[in-house]
Amino acid sequence: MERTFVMVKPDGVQRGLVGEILGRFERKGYKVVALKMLRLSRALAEKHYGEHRDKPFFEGLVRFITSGPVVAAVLEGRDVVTGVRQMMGPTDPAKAPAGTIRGDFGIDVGRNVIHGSDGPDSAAREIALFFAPEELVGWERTLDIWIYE
Ligand code: ABT
Ligand code: MG
Repeated sequence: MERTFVMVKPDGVQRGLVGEILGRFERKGYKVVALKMLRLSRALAEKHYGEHRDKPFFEGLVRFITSGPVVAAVLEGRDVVTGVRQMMGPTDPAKAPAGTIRGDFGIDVGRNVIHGSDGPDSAAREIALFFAPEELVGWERTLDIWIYE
């Protein structure tokens, strides 16, 4: 089973979308194995968005992501990295189809309500960045026989 990192961004938390967003992943069949609310320090934000350090939007991005609390989670499931990205929709909500999270809840690229790892390597990196190993909870879900053949 694969794991991915997701984060409801400050805009999503402020707008009361935490339950709606996590609920979509739960209803899909993904299993929550870690969950917490936190406010990112500047250092953590710069690490998380390290790949964008030289981009013109970096400073605004760091200011936004540290502007309020976020809800971070680790989800587990078959092909969950790709599945979550599909459910989120493209980075720019203006290009995100209805039915995706960004398509349904966003308008502006700098307020796109959710983050999800873009590949298995970034998933591993981001999970380790946000969660200590003991915060990851392996648990058996009796429902799994109704989700996986
Ligand atoms: P994240 O989940 O936030 O990483 O978004 P995603 O992986 O879909 O998109 P990337 B390319 O990683 O964008 C990171 C954040 O930077 C913002 N951004 C991006 C801009 O503001 N302007 C741009 O031109 C681009 C390419 C959007 C993303 N998040 N926010 N908030
Ligand atoms: Mg990204």
